[in-house]
Amino acid sequence: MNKQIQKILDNDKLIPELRDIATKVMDGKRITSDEGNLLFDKGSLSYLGVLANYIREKRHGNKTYFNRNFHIEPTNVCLYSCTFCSYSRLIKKRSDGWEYTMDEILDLVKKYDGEPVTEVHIVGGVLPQYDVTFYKELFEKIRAHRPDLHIKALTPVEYHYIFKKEKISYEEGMKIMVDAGLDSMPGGGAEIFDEKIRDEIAGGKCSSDQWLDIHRILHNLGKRSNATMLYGHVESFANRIDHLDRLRKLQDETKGFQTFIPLKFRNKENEMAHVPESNVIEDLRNYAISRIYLDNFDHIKAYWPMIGRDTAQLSLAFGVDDLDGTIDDTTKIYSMAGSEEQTPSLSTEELVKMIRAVNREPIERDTLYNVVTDFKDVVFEDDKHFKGYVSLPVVNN
Ligand code: V47
Ligand code: SF4
Repeated sequence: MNKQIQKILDNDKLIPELRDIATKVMDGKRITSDEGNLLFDKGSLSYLGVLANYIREKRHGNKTYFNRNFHIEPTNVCLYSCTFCSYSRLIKKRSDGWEYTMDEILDLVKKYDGEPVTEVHIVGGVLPQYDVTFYKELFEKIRAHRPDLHIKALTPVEYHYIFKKEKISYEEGMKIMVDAGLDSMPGGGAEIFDEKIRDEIAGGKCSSDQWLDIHRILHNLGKRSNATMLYGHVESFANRIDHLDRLRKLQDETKGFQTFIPLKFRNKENEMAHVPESNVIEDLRNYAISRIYLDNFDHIKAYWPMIGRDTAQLSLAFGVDDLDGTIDDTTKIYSMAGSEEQTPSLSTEELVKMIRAVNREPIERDTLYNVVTDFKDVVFEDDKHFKGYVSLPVVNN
């Protein structure tokens, strides 16, 4: 019996429903959506942290994953007008934004020649010139230039738009992309699946069912993808559980998702500047509930450029086992939306130290979670935190 969960069960002030959930988690049983809602309503940070950390350590021990990646955002102008997004406002003064050509994008890829990066993450605004022909050629050219680089690119938002324009089915379209070199799909564009809220904040772009459908099709082609949830704006806790539930159902069907990434709504430079941001307690509760609810997802990721380094470190005790990557100052969407990290970039050494500082074990992974480097025996000269690992309260003690 895990000692910390035992303490929860010994607390006679705990309401019976929360006691039942703790028992289920300990027994590796799935919680229901009503129980998920109860966690949001009644679960204290410490209660949720104990349960989420139990699951995290049962799956991964102290291991904490990151990768060496860079982002390419082909454009920061977008013809959609999601109210939470700092990119959408630029369509009105398009000349203030950027619209990279094929060659400019390839030059960005070539900047990393000889660097030990394993992944390029490509996602940006939606514009007509970026169509099936453009992306097919782009993937082919990246693949030819650097066959070892994993291409994680575009979301159902772009795919839905470009396939519709081309008048081809999702199946045909995704096959063209995979044949051209697409390796996996990032988790963006999910926002919140509740149709009413989605329409309010992200009207006009692919629907929730279409988002899920495109992931299903990619999974059926043998490829993996991630999933996100944009939270902390105008959605309710029940909307979040509904979102997690739709993901859990698709994952039962395909097993194609690798990682779930909660994305905290940031309120600068967008139409929702009047909506206050969630606080750190709410962010940590949300990570923990995601870890507890998504029992069929291997990984929960904290995207550090969005939430900042301190919260990212804290999240490692609330269910998170992945911190994304080094990023190398190549994404603008969050700095534009007001995240703590104005020029997001961390060297591998900095990421390793950040993970060790909270007594977790850094593992560099590739996109598919194969181990690239286990930093167990790598000592950096000035790593004041690293004195060998102190064992944490691990599972079953
Ligand atoms: O879909 C836009 C979000 C997403 C804001 O799969 C905002 O590994 C907060 O999905 N506040 C795109 N969020 C980014 C994304 C992602 C990021 C990192 C890793 C992976 C992965 C995926 O960014 C959009 C939208 O939900 N977003 N504006 C904002 N103001
Ligand atoms: Fe465009 Fe994506 Fe921003 Fe919506 S979230 S405006 S689709 S870039």
